[in-house]
Amino acid sequence: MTIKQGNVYIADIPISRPHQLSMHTITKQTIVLVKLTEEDGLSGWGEVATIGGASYEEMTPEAIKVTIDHYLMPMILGKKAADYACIMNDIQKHVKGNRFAKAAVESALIDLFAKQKGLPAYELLGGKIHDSLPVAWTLASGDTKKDIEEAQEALQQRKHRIFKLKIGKGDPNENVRHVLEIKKALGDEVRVTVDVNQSWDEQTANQCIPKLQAGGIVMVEQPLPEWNEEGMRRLTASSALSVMADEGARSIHDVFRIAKHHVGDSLSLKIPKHGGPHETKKAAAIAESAGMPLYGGTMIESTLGTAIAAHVYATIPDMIFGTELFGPLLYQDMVSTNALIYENYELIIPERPGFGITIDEDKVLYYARDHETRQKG
Ligand code: MUC
Ligand code: MG
Repeated sequence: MTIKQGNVYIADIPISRPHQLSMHTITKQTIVLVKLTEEDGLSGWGEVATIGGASYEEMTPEAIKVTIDHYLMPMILGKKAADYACIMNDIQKHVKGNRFAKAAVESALIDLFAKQKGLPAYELLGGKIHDSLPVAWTLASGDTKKDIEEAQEALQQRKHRIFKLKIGKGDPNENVRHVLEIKKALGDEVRVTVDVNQSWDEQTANQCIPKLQAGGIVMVEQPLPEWNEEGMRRLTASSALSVMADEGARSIHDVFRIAKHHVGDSLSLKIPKHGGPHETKKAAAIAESAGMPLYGGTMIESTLGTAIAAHVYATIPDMIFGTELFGPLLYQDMVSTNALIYENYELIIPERPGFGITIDEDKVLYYARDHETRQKG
């Protein structure tokens, strides 16, 4: 049974409140969906998300679609999903970089093959170790009081007890005040981390990190620009809290360099950033070999992209910092007919074949950008 058709959709889906990062405030989240259909009509789906067009990541949603349509799809059509490892190996050899595009197609191939076999995708990724994963909520409303209310509600509902605060926008002293006020309001039982998304310089980081640490913050994610590896190395050496590499740690070669030179002492994994499920597992293995604690990161994907990450992370032994697979909880709508289950502060790993998500194609077409058959007015 060979793959006879490939479709790529860019969809903009409304979220429930503005999500403020240092470089961009999200009001609609953009995802790229890949559908691969074989001769018998069975299809596999993949998803990646980016944040803020070109402001977070070099690959824009538009570039991801063009790369898949023009360069990756010709290497997939006519092939069998069972040969997904050979297909991806070929793609690695002939297509440089473009990791988000590779992640989307590898996920769709695995979804298709796992559905053919009637197996959950984690069976093709090394086997499941965890039935559920702890999920952090990201506080990023841009308002201290609202963030505290949001966190208290999540605690009451037993949804989250780890909170990541997006900072780095505006006055750094104000950032520190905001974080410490939230941490104080939430108390000792609650773990609070921060993500600066590359927005500080080394001097600012040197001033702010000790104050955050003294206030009980346990980790700071990518405080410096990704190019400033020397600065990240010095901060890692001088900080008592964990300095996590995120944007700087994309390819497995980045992860190796960062681990070797201590450009951070923990690592945020993300399926699109590393270039797909298998590259993510390699990145995790490099970090594990260097004794670097792991975090199951997100690009704020919808149900499918989050399920893909959940299947991969479920096969990784230790995720000391938990995960931030909260994406679907921020969306106002779904492009799937089934939802992910969150209970007792954790996300349950979906058990149905493939990544366990059934795509609602009418919804995809409704939200798809510039699609011929788009049904919006
Ligand atoms: C990032 O840098 O980690 C994850 C959560 C969130 O709010 O933004 C992302 C990206
Ligand atoms: Mg980050």
